[in-house]
Amino acid sequence: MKVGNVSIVGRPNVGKSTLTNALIGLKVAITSDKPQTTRNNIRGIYNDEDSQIVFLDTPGIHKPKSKLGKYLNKSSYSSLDEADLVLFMVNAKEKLGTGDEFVLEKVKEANKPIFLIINKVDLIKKEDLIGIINEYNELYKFDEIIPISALKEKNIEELIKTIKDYLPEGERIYDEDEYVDKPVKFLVQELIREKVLRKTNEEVPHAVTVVVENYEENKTSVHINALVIVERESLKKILVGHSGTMIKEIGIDARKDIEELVNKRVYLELLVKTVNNWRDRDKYLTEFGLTEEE
Ligand SMILES: Nc1nc2c(ncn2[C@@H]2O[C@H](COP(=O)(O)OP(=O)(O)OP(=O)(O)O)[C@@H](O)[C@H]2O)c(=O)[nH]1
Ligand SMILES: [Mg+2]
Repeated sequence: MKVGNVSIVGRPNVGKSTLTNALIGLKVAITSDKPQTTRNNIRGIYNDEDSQIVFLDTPGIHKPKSKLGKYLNKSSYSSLDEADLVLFMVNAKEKLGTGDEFVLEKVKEANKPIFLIINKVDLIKKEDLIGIINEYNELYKFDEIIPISALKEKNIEELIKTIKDYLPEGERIYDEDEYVDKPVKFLVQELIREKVLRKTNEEVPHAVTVVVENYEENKTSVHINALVIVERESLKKILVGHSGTMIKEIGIDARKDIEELVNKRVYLELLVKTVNNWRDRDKYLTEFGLTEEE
């Protein structure tokens, strides 16, 4: 049996979380077209008859402008220590840039096998792929180069098959029915945050945090009260929307996903607050470094 940890790293927005979900076959990580969607390393556990692979979805590595940015990068770097293999992911649609090179330098330091994963090949012409591969080939001698489309689930099985060749023999660590290392409450918070990111524009920065304050479950339903916490009054206005329409839509979308997750009827109540009038303000600020720094 092949068992091991595979870390997925790359710049923000290249599709790491989309790939994680495609690999596991369930939604374990939230995705959006906004950079820095992922904030914590998330382990998605893949099982089949002859392997157990723990995929680590990580925050996008970028040039940090805030404490939050540094915290996100640190989280990604830490994933490299425990990895048996690293998937260095890039976007086929974007030219190789200093951002990718920066990530690669970090990955190289870990001294693990590195696969170059060229994602979003559904967005390019087939004949352009070879040029892209050549360009990356000059940069580093990757152990494997695998073009995929995480969104269209192209070449995912091939990727899993190749990964297995690089993993050590071992015994399963997680139960076979376990597919993510996070509690339901965390997943619920993330699903709500995903809807916030998807519904709003650039003006709503990533200084949005969701906290489930109350989670009551009975045989057929779940009642959830959650806070959506933002940094400024102006952001709160945007999130609440005209006579509460925005937050209502966010709630409706989130509820659908949560119902799928828990397989029960969900009653979801959302409350938008600014960080200043939230009692756990200090804990929040330290944890997410949300004060402007530079
Ligand atoms: N066309 C296309 N879009 C993709 C593909 N994979 C991901 N995307 C889109 O790219 C955007 C970013 O995807 P994510 O999976 O959230 O990216 P990420 O690398 O996890 O981003 P961070 O968590 O911010 O670092 C989303 O809008 C996805 O739908 C793909 O193969 N093809
Ligand atoms: Mg992500």
